[in-house]
This record gives sequence, C-alpha cells and structure tokens, in this order.
Amino acid sequence: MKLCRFKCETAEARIGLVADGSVLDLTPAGITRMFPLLESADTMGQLKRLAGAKLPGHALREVKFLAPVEGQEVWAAGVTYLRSKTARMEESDFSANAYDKVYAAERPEIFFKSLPGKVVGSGETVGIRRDAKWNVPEPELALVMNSSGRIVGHTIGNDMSSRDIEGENLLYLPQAKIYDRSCALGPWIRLGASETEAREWKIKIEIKRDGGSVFAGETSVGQIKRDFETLAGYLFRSQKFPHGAILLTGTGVVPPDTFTLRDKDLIEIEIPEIGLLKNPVGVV
Ligand code: DO4
Ligand code: MG
Repeated sequence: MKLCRFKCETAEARIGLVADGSVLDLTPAGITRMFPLLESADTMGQLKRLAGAKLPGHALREVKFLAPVEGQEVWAAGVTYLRSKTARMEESDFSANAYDKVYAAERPEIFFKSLPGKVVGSGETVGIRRDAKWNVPEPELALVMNSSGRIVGHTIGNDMSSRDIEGENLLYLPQAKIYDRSCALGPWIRLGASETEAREWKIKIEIKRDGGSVFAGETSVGQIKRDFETLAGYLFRSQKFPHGAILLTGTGVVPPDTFTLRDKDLIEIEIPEIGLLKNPVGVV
C-alpha cells in the first residue's frame, strides 16, 4: 500500500492511498495526518478498511504530491555501500582513512540531514550550492520509522551533496549535506514491505539535461552492508523521536568524477516497487 500527502484544488494537505492510477482521498474519513496511521499497531488493517469505504478518488494528474513527511527529522547513514566508500576515499586523501574505518566499524556513520519543513517533494526543485563546484545527487532508499523506532515503511530519498566541500575537509560535511533544498523525499511511502523484500529492490537514477540523458546508473538495495534494524537501532540509541524519524540508507551510485550537476538539470530516481522521485535542479 502507498500512503501519500497531496494537494488538490485547495491549499490544504490531504492524506491519500495511491492505487490503480488514482489517489483515494482519506481526508473525508477523518484522516488528516499520516502520523496516527504510522503509530498504529495495525496500520495495514486500518488502511484496508479505509480502502473499502466510499471515499472520493482523484486521477494522478489532478493532484500535487507533497513530501511524505510531517514532524519527522531526516537523518542519513553514510558509507553503507562499498561504492560509496571507494568514491569517497578517491575524493580526498585527507579523509580516506576515516571512510575506510567507518565502513568496517561496528558503529555506522549517521548524520543529521534535514528538518521536516525543509524537505522537498517530487516535482519540487532540489538545490546545488552556489559556493560549490562539484555537486551530485545521492539516490537512496529511505526508512520510515514511527516513534518506537519500528520501520513502518519505505520511500525514495535524494541526499544532495557537494563533493568538493566534503572532500576538502571532513569537518565540512554538514555544509556539504545541509543547505536549502538539499533533501528530497517521495513521491509517497510504501507500507508493508519487509527488509527481505526491500533487499531485492533496485535503485535507478537518470539525470537529464536539455532533454538528453547525461548520466544513468543503478544499484541494488541488497548491497547495503548493514541491516536496517541495526541502522534504525543506532539512530534511536539515547535519542527520542516523538514524531518518528526518516533515515536515508546511503548511496551506491556515484557519477564519474568529471560529472557535476547544473542548474535546470532534471533528476529522476526510481525504485519501481515504490515509485519515481523527480526533481529539477536550481542554484541556492
Ligand atoms: O560520509 C559522507 C557521506 C556518505 C553518504 O552520504 C553516503 O554514503 O550516502
Ligand atoms: Mg548519502
């Protein structure tokens, strides 16, 4: 089941279920936030009952999907794929040892990525920093956790990164990762998939410029070195998330070192079992 936040005709955010090319509007049934559903011990049962109720539907083209995030902070795990470790060790002699060590260490790298209100949804512009020369998208599977730390769903994330800033000095990582429009999530949350199922999924990315394709790549979720419970467990250690949390699981696709994003590029990230996250690029 795919749970979404969307707008249609009016400015208010509505909650819906995406199925068969349309969105079933759950708002008239009193569902005005995803939060209670994600906290519920029987999310799927509740949604199945709602899916059978007489509720209005909207064609996909009539709605604007909003980032599927309410009060959740967004965090990110790093260097979870061998590809990410190798690329980062090549990017910086200064930091190579740190990346090598964190890949092998018991404790994962986890960093803060975004406040919920700063996340952009599908169709909205993601940012590249005006003071960076080497900017890339990072297509990642995102875990959606409720306030108990239970993984209740998955969505698609883009952990936009400025590689020259990150490569200059590891202590610049927050500036390479956190700035306006640096985090995209969407288009919605896929509920009910186990980790075993998710590990079969592919993550695909294509970057378009002036109508043509300038980079395409893919990876498999199964290549993530750490299991999801461990990643979620570290995030929730000694820290409470009363609104739940979202955790990006790391990138396994790195464009060649000659590639940098440009203003007006279009980034498409697809996990077929979830959907397509599509964002134009703008300088911030
Ligand atoms: O340590 C740098 C960031 C790593 C990251 O974002 C990733 O591997 O996806
Ligand atoms: Mg990343």
